[in-house]
Amino acid sequence: MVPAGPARVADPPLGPRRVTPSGARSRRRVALRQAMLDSTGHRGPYSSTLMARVFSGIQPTGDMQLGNYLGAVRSWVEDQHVADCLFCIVDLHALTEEQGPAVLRARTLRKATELLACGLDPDVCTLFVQSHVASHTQLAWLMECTASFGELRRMTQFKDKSDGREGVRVGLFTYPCLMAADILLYDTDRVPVGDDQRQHLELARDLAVRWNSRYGDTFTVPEAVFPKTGARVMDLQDPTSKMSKSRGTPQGRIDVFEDPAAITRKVMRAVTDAGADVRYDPAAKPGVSNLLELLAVATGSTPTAVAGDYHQYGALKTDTAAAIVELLAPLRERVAELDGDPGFVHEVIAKGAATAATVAEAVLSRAQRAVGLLER
Ligand code: AQP
Repeated sequence: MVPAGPARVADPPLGPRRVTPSGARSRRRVALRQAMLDSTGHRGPYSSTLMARVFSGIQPTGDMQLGNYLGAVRSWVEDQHVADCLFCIVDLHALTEEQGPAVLRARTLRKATELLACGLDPDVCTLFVQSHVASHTQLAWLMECTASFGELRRMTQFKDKSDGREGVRVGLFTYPCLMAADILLYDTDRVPVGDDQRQHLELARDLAVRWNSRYGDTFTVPEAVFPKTGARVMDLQDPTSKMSKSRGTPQGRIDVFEDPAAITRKVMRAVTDAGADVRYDPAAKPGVSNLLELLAVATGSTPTAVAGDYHQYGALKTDTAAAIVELLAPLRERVAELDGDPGFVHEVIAKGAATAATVAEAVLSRAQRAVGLLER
């Protein structure tokens, strides 16, 4: 018999936002937000159909690479205009491996700068740093007491990153619980992520379902959303491994804010496959298929469609490099402007933390009551 859970508490509102004079889209979205708030300022009963809650995060473990952008951040920029979005720089996740204090601090601020340069608009979404909202670690413990050892042991990212080492940090083993907490704290409907996060999202869903059946309806069960193209961008030098901020070689990775000449050089030197034919076949031709995916996503096409235009690797590489450079050019311009204004970036994340904390604290206390922790 499942014990009856507490009555589900309505979400607190996300705070009012500044609307820029030029932000017509922002104004429409704020109006939509107002329409979905009930008279007490809480999300109304139709909130999930009117405006879904979206949450996702990125680690400050290095410069943003093309896979982060195409697999996740690009969707965030679109989502912020149609959903109620919170995006988080997950600095606590970064501690699962040694970063160095000064490096971590600098990279955390840099990640916020990069995300704003990619197009996140603090007028319409909430951008914050995970460690600034204490509820994340508090709910993480409750998630650790919900997940099983066997479940965490099956996580392929742990197997890959730990590589069987005894000295690996316990946090690397348990961080999927922190990630589940990150998501569940915001009654998240959708989590836009790259394909490498599929298993962690499944765990978050399993934990929400298990908790709800044990303690009553407490958490929204989130849905993972993956882009149709670019969900797993592969390393240019090792197209059987995913492109990564901190793994692989610099030659295999395209940094989003890297200069165009370097991007072109890397694409031109990308590893291709045996045989000269250009076709989309990730299993048999991983190198060429990766380039086709990149070209397709940068030009708004599909890998199979663009493959039809090429008979030689050289031309495919030239066009892929040019398309990526063009796609990233406006981001490079914006990051240069934002680099000159760290005060603004600090202000954005401070406001973001305040907004996020309001939502997170309410959900955390709902969970604490549900599991039987005595109220203060
Ligand atoms: N190669 C990729 N292709 C598509 N999406 C990707 N993502 C990461 N790599 C690719 C997506 O980017 C978002 C942020 O990732 P993260 O910072 O949380 O950590 P990660 O998945 O471990 O990415 P990295 O770049 O490889 O970081 P490190 O080097 O620190 O491990 C996520 O949505 C992820 O799916």
